[in-house]
Amino acid sequence: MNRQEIDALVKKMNVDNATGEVNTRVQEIVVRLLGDLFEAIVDLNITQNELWKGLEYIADLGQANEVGLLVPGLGLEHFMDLLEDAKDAQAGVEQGGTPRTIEGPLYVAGAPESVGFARMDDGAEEGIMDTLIIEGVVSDVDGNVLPNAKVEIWHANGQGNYSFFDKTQSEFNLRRTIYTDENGRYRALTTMPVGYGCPPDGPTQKLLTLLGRHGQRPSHVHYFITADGFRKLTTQFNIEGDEYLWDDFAFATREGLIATVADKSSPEDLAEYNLDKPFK
Ligand code: MBD
Ligand code: FE
Repeated sequence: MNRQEIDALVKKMNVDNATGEVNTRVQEIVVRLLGDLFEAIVDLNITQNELWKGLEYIADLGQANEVGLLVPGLGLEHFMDLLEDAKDAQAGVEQGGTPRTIEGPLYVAGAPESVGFARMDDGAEEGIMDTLIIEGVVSDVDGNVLPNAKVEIWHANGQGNYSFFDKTQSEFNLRRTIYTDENGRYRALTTMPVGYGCPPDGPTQKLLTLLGRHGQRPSHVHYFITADGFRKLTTQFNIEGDEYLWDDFAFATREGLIATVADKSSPEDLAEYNLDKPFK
């Protein structure tokens, strides 16, 4: 069957067959994706058995709540960022701001709010994980600072796990919303995160393994930055020195998003890391 015959068949079943009210956008997308799928089935000689294995996999993925994990793992979320960058460049959007990168599946709304400063950890890893101090300023691309910008920060603990998804952590541990002060600055006192790894027995890792891939992320901290009159920025910083820095299973590491440890050792406090990561 060639593409024309496939398209005619898909149209007959899913377009000509409509009797109720049609959402034309949904129809357009579904018809296109079905045509592409049918064509792939022909081109790759996908068997009945393989088709049902694939569908069973999708069901497993949903059951394990890992749809949002496979999407970055396959590079789809990063692809959407690159597409957005290309659209910006084409539209002549002013360049030079902090790059966007993926949200990932582990944001939780409703974190505690404060102005200027927050301690993010609940103390559970005191004496276990290094202290991390994050300091930054929110400004526009011309360098004008933005007071009262909303900075939402979330990151993993020393096991690479995120509160809410990891029920052993307290509510909103390592998740805070900090509004910038009158100088556009914010500060967070927290613990050093460790990179996330996909659940080893889950469906995402199962597919990654079939692709010969690991499911590890480097140590990172997530951001949403929102300010009146500006587009929301979704980004992260990665911590320099992590073995997975440029080998992230989710492809989120980008030039301009690598945080350098500014102050690693004072004589009495070897464990204090000071990161200065300005966000524009
Ligand atoms: C994460 O912490 C993450 O940021 C992404 C993108 C996927 C899985 C876990
Ligand atoms: Fe993450």
